[in-house]
Amino acid sequence: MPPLQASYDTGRLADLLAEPDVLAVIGFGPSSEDSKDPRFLHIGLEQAGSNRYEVWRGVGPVRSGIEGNARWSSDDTYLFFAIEIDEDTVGGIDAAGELAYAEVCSLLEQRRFEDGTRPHILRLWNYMDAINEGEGDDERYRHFCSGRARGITPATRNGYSAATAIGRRDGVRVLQVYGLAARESGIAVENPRQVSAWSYPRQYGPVAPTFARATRTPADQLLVSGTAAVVGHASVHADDTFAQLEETLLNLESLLDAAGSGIANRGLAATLLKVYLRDPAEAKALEQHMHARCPKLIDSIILFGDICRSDLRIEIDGIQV
Ligand code: 3EB
Repeated sequence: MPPLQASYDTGRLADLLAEPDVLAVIGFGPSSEDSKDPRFLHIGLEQAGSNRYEVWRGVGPVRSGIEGNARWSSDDTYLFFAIEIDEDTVGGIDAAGELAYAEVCSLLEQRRFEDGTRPHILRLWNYMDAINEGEGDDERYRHFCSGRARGITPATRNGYSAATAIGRRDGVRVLQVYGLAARESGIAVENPRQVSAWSYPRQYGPVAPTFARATRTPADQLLVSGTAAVVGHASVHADDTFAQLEETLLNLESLLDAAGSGIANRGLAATLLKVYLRDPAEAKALEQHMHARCPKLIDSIILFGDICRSDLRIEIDGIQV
């Protein structure tokens, strides 16, 4: 299977979408251009520095469509999809999580590649407004976890895929879920330094988050979940962003090691990273730390957002290229 080509690109949105191999373009922040093309998704997270698009390229030609709350695009190997649910129309973030995941599952059950092959989910991203709002079990992230777990249908519940869940600060109460599927299934990878998220103890909420630490794709790319300074199940180095960064990088290296020697040998440097940072004032220092710690890193962007535990200040996800 050919690898998914992912990169951060500058340029005009219309020019990117005119390329025949482009499967998806993700734009960030208020300065992103907009498009009705089903391959485009706008995420309202502000980006540090100049605005770049995340671009996924497959092998053209690419088909695409819009059905209800969902849009999708696919070539012969990969399927991109995005689902947006207005919380107000369903009664809140819990119900939006349930509906979004019911729709993800139904899209995966119904869509076929051109030769009739079924898609297998590899990776999911979840973005919502004000993820930390609400006390204790009333936190919006915990309500999202409850709804998400209910929305996943039995047919799709055979192991979890890698995921990210991050809070926007745009005040737009729309849950955005997008993902990547492929014609062959991936393998879930867990991190020996971390308790699997689905086994988190009760203190983190009534329903544990349903995701794997990473997915190894059939093309031997590691799709890395949102990774933070969680050791065992506990958040560590509360209030120290750069100690959390170092712990997160240790977690990422441990995860790559656990994924097998091919992945580990290409290493973190070959992984396109998205760094989610709570405090925009720390962006410059973060860039310097990242450069000192990963001088050969292929590329990264910094997005300002809220991490799903209020004591976490930084989270990193990635696509090995
Ligand atoms: C953690 O390690 C950090 O709920 O889908 C990371 C990735 C986190 C995905 C999710 C949550 C999710 O628990 C939080």
